[in-house]
Amino acid sequence: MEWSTGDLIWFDPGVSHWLPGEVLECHKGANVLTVQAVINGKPQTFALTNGEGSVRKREDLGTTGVEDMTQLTDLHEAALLWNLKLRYDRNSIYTYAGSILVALNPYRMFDSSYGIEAAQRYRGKMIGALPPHLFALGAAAYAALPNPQVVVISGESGSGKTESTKLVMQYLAAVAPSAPRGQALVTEQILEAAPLLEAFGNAGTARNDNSSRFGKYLEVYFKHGAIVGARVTQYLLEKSRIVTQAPGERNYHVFYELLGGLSNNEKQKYGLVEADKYFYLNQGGGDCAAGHAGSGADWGALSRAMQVLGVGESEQEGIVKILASVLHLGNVYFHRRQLRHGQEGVEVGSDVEIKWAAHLLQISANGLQRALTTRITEARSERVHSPLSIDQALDARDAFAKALYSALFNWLVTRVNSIVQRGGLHDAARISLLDIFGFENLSENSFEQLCINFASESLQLYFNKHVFKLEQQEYARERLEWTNLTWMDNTPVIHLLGKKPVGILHLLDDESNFPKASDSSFLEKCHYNHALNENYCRPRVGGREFGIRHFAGQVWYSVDGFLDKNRDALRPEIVELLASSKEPLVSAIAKPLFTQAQTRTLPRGANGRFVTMKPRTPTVAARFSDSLQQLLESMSKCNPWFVRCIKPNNDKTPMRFDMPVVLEQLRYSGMLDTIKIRQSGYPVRMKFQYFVERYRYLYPGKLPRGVPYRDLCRGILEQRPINLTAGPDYQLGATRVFLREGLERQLEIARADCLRDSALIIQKHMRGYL
Ligand code: AOV
Ligand code: MG
Repeated sequence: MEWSTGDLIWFDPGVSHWLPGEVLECHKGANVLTVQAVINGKPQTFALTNGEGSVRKREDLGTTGVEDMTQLTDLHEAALLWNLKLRYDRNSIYTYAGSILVALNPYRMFDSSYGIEAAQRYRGKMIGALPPHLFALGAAAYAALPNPQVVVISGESGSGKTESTKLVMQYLAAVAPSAPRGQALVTEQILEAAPLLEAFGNAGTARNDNSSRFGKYLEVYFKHGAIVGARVTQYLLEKSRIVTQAPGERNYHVFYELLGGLSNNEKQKYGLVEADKYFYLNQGGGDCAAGHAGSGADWGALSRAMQVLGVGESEQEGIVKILASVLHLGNVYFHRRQLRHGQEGVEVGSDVEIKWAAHLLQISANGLQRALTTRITEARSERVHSPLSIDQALDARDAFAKALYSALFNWLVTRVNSIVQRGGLHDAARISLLDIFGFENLSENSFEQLCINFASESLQLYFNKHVFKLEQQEYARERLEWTNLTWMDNTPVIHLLGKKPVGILHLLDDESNFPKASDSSFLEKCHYNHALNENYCRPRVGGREFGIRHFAGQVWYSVDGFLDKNRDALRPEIVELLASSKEPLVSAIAKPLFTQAQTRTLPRGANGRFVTMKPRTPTVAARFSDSLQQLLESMSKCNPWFVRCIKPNNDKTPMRFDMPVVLEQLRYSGMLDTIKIRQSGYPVRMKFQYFVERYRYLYPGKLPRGVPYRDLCRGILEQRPINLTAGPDYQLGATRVFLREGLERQLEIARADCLRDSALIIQKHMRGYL
């Protein structure tokens, strides 16, 4: 490429991202360019060797950048990155890629941009009519009812998915007209469900002080535009966090809020002390303060939210008892004990905590102690208690605590649904909001991360399918002139993880149902089946891990504990103990646990003997894969709106745009290809007749009669100047007309102008008669 003085360029001076510069001089013979760039407000000069692909022409983005990245003429990642940076530096955190919204986390509240006034401003407006905003997507989804809509919010951990979900929900609540009498409360209840579920399902992690440790699919139902109900589906609450946390991380918020909110008297009633005294709360060494970034909720607010959701005082007390007993259980410890016949067993170190837990749960203290130190085996139809080792006893204690807490969480979700999911919703229109856990690559990754990242992969596949695959198939079917674009297809990784019969999650499932299997035998099977897969990595000799090349980066998973976590076995004696509780809430939450426990024990045959064949029962991974599948099926029936959340830096610092951090996310989310297809493709499509009826006002004079709709459509479109920079901005397909988003916007504006003008004319006319 020939350069001349004054040319605007992007160049990479070896900092792994592009800088905007200007050519000062070009030394043609020596093939060297002298360029200037302004870095931190100071002009700096660089001498570059031309021709290494590290210099390219730059379009001037001005000082404000563009609101919609499909308007960029020079499509290059440097332009995307700088456009986002220019806008972010001016507090514009939202930018479009066509109708896809890119949202950069500000790590700071902009109250004015989210109030009722802002919501009203976006009401009824098309995307693009006002500055980019989540509310604009909310408005577009709302306007597209009664066809089912889904807002799909993706991004890595801490990028802003949960906050965005709440904002869209708040928008819908603000603009939807009040529901008919008797239903007005439901909107408030749906809004209150968010902080309630966050208190029990979110926690402080290294990435995010308010990290969602469960996935959430919220379907909001509408009738005549008003919100009439909702349904929450939750996915895979992270159970390990209840009993153990990595350094710097915390347990679920609710524990800290509880201990910060109870008076000393109340604490005494439950035998509670300060948060730092509990093993289940102090392993992360992190802070034990009640509040947390993100919601600033406290026990009082939580208690009010529960009230709004119909959780009465006695149930709230039941909840406190369960939470307190989890904390007590965590402080139970064991000593080794010599038994007769040289056998070794355990005894509890001090029975104070056992007594408290049993008292709060209204179960037998002896029964609890026995359940934590012995195991029941059945021999010749007799129950025999055999002793546990110390490790087994600690496992039993943790399993008990996990079962209690997760059963409580499930009960809460069911409870919320019983309140917000009013009857008669089958014929209601719906907007669904998807907020799952974001992609994670921690210093140590386990089974939980594998599930979380499998969910992220599945969502990326859904995005690719909609934005690239279905789109181009449609062009082919409608016989448009089109050269196919390629994209980063992550199907191979989805297959590696989830395809039958040897996908890693299936191997895990098989091993979990095989009594003699171990984490090592699982790892060997993974190596054996996938060693040659280019997305699979083997560790160096002896390493107990495997690596996966995910769309968002390579992650090493350490296999220790995989099988146990996946089996999630619960001993029947523990469930029986809980079910025997005299505390109504405890026996209620125990009921669904029976299936989990019974499926893991051997059933008896008609003759009272054990049946030797073990029934294959769904493990955690199997259930999770199934529920993901159902989720994707439900979403595939909806018209999607995509929000891509981006994390601006890795330190949660407000308004700091770290270029390599953002660039990496732009790359792996496929943003450049997305913008290309949105720019040169035709994302908007309408049946000819619909188009003609909607835009007939733009045709000068009367529409001719007896002409096919396809020709009328062309007639109307030919009234408008055609944008030829990237090919025509519409094409007539076989059955429908295909438009670029920009053209649709122009047409809508022109239509609104025409309608306004004709309304004025009619008004004038009428006045003449009066
Ligand atoms: P996530 O949902 O994407 O992570 P969050 O929505 O919890 O991320 O956002 C993380 C934090 O960023 C929040 O607690 C806020 O402090 C801040 N934040 C995000 N969006 C905004 C916004 N629009 N305005 C102001 N602050 C914001 V995870 O759940 O970890 O994947 O599993
Ligand atoms: Mg979240």
